[in-house]
Amino acid sequence: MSAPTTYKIAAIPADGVGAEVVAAGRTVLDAMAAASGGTFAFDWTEFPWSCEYYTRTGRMMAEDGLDVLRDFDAIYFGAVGWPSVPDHISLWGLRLKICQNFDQWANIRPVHFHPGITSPLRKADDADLDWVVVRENSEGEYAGLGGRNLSGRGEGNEVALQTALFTERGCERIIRFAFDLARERPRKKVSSVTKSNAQQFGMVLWDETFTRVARDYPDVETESVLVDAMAAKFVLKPEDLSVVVASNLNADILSDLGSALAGSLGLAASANLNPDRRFPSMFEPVHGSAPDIAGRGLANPAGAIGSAALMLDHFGLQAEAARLNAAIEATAAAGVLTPDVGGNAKTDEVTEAVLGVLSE
Ligand code: GGG
Repeated sequence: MSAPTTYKIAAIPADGVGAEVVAAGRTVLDAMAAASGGTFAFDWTEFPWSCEYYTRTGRMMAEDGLDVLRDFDAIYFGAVGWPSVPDHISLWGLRLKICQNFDQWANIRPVHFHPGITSPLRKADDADLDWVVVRENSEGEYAGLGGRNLSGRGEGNEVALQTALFTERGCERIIRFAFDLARERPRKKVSSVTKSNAQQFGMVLWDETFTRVARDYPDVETESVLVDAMAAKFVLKPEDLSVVVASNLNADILSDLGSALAGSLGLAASANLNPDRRFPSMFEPVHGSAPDIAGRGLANPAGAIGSAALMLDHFGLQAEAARLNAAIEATAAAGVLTPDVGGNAKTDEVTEAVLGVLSE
């Protein structure tokens, strides 16, 4: 028998419930590898980078952290943020630092109904929810450009600038990514979201790029929607959406709205992809560190386990990814649910139930 393909994975649980859900995802992935008949295996290295690490060292990650991570096949991330450290320091010091330095320009956030989970939208049997939010993940409102204390006018009169960066290349690559994804889905439609009536430079460039790229995909339905109207459409006409592509901030907000409409942020998986594969991609649940429930075994592991499925897909293990997603669904359908989705199961019980379905 030939040696298994071994994927080197960097695990960064980071803060709060990150540790609990990353442990759940690792357990499931290791079980799948063990059952793969020697086809694939995972070689894990865990890094302690977090707000606690910041408190000890003054840094969110080791000085050579990016160099170390470069050699991994993927990064499996938990959640960043803790009340003792300002959020912009923890986010920029770890998660955004990795996304930007590894050119993970496409953030994929699938949103769909789960059987057995009540959604605020599930009023009618025909109301359907099956989208992928495609988030531009390298520039836009999160370009990190701007400054403070610009006026020199003294206390109480501070002026700050936060500049959004839109490059034609950045817009084009994420929009093409969205169109290519739409072609693989049952509903071949891309909805582009901006606020170009009010933001007349970068977002008009985005709109124009969308119109130009759309000409290369005549088989894909399109629409351009302002972000406020899209927020309403998420609630009022969910069945009319398939792939939603938006800038960094707009897609961040819309994907949280989408996950909440599906039942809970705890369900939402995501992949921060470097589609060129020059750097490792990073897989993480959409949710944050949830300090209110951290350490109590209450976190919903579905988002993290779903992110593990996205990682399998990234490695070309499509059948295993589909099997894992089906196991998450079957677990929900069987009523093994954490409190955020109306149940009373613990994180470990949901994980055990997923393992049980996988072993059937
Ligand atoms: N697992 C996702 C996470 O840790 N999110 C924390 C956060 O604040 N993220 C902001 C963002 O996604 O840009």
